[in-house]
Amino acid sequence: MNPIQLFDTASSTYTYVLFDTSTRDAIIIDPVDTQLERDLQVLRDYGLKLALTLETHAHADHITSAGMLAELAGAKTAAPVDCGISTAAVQLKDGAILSFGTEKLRAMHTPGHTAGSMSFVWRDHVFTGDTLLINGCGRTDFQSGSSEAMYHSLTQVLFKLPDGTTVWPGHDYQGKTSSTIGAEKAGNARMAGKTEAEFVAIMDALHLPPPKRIAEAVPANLHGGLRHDAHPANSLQVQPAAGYAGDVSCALAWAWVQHGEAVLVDVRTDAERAWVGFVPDAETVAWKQWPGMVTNPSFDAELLAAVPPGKKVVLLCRSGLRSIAAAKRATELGLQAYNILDGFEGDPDGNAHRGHKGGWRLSGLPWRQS
Ligand SMILES: N[C@@H](CCC(=O)N[C@@H](CS)C(=O)NCC(=O)O)C(=O)O
Ligand SMILES: [Fe+2]
Repeated sequence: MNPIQLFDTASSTYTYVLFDTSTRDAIIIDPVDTQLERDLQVLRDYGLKLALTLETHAHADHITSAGMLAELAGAKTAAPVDCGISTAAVQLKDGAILSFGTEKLRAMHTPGHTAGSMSFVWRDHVFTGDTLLINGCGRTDFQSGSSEAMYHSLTQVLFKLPDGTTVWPGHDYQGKTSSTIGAEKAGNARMAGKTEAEFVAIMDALHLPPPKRIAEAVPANLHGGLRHDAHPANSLQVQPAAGYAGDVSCALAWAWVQHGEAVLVDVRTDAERAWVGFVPDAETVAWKQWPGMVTNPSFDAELLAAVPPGKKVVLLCRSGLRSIAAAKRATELGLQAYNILDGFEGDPDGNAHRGHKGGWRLSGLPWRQS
């Protein structure tokens, strides 16, 4: 059985979907953000449950959809441990085995294109990312690349696989789709029959222009494709604030909650939550229960009960004002407290300093209508 091979023409990237034909559990390798709808449709068409998203490396030329697939399809994200992809739930070491249904896939550390790059072996197939390309190989001139490491990964790791193994590359720029280990060992113009020194000289002489999107792609891919370089309301950096630990975007707050670093506390009133919508996995500690009330007299006790020692607290209200007051109070109580910019609904006036995106409800993050 072959994997499903999908192509992104803008970046010449191949994405692969593999699945267990009986349980329908699937893995997707190197998904591309702009192809999210296509990939979700493929999963629906084949009746698949996405168990895992998998990266061969932190890409420099396109942005992954791993973070979005985790949200929308319930997948766990996996990435090579040495790629610095901090949001990946599974950090893969050399030799790691990933299961989907009864199928198994093995991770092989194949540095060279980047120091953390991996290839994945499944049955008699190998997904080589940007290590081995068809009649080529990934460039080694940026992002911790190394021609010496590449030569070793090609000749001592990938070329030790059986000759009949099908090679599925991370890119092809000439329309080729697959090859075999035997064919590449015999005929790949970059390294077949070449010494390490000859290979290094070929790589040194390539002088390729940098990928056009490298400046935005790499930082985003280190966070599963969630953008850090946009408006503060979408940023994955903490914004400094006075009187509490900082302001954070909905996306950063949710990433912390998913990774168990922070507790999400919704400080809206019971009536607002019931009327407008609930946030799954949020603790509820109202700052006020009705407009006339100055503060909820049991706020301190309820908050301290909701946040275990050592965890951050991220506070959410409707528009991002009460959560600032609550974050200041939480700080006085000794907690590491952050305000979620834009709140649940966003700033109704769209003031630039308070974000522009419309808050949690419109952020694409999970919420439930009453
Ligand atoms: N023109 C492409 C650059 C593509 C590129 O540099 N691709 C990398 C993989 S991320 C590579 O290793 N290319 C090998 C080659 O072109 O020989 C872009 O701007 O995105
Ligand atoms: Fe790459």
